[in-house]
Amino acid sequence: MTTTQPVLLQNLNNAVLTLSLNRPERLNAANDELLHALTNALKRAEADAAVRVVVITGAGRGFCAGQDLAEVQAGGAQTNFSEHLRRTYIPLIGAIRGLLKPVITAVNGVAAGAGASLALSGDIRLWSENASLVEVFSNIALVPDAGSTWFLPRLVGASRAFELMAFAEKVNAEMGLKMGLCEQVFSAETFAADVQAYAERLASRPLNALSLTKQALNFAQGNSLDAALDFEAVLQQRAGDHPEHAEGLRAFAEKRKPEFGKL
Ligand code: LHQ
Repeated sequence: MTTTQPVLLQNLNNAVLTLSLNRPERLNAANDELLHALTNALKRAEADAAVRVVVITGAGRGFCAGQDLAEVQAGGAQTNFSEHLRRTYIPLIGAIRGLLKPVITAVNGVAAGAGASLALSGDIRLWSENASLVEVFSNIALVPDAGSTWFLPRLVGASRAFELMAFAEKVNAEMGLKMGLCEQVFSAETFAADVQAYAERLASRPLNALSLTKQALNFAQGNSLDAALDFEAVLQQRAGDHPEHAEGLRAFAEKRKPEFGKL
């Protein structure tokens, strides 16, 4: 598809970098250009000290409808799915989970297929009341990819995950909140402002400590309690050695709010 609009919009506001998927006429279905732009923007965000929180959202009425099927069809039988996943979605999900800053997925509308995986991959998931999630893969006789088989059963259990995947059942915002697929649901009218306010509140928290917390949670998912306890001890030393900790202690003694944003 040719377009004069960038496929990814980027906006930095009060330490919050918002990355908006911008193919609204296809519900932000992902093509190579979009996936690479998003992965590269996340890598740049890692190195940019002005960024404390990243928000991933969608332009228009959709969040992300997964892989652009028009492009898959254009590829015909020649499309190598494994190679495609290794080149695009796997680095993207790795960049989100590995980013040493909090990532919020702000799900403004439908999240389908690999778009559902993207919606689930955030550290915090905020949904609009218009959001929905559908593990749509079985409708086209494919396997959930881009991390859905890892994220979803951890949130809802393996049987419920299988049921959602087998029937491609659409989960609306009310159900999503009950099932733990998102942390908050905001009104559709005020969604962008509510997400920005939430993200700014998160950006005021101690970034080094949150970064270490993300690493600890990532590690704990795949390791024993003994290993997690030991990793916590390693990370606690790094947190304690950071100026944020001294500021937290000072603020406590002085009975004021800590100012982590300046460190
Ligand atoms: C789309 C898409 C789309 C293109 C809506 N592509 N145009 C797979 C293969 C290979 C390697 C790597 O990984 C993957 C992973 C995957 O993600 S597989 C799953 C791919 N995604 C889907 O199968 C979702 C297909 N879309 C839908 O089921 C529906 O569109 C949903 C449920 C997302 C939304 O339904 P509605 O709200 O009723 O919207 P709509 O169907 O009317 O769509 C609006 C437009 O967006 C429409 O275009 P048009 O020109 O008719 O207005 C759709 O064709 C287009 N669109 N998804 N994935």
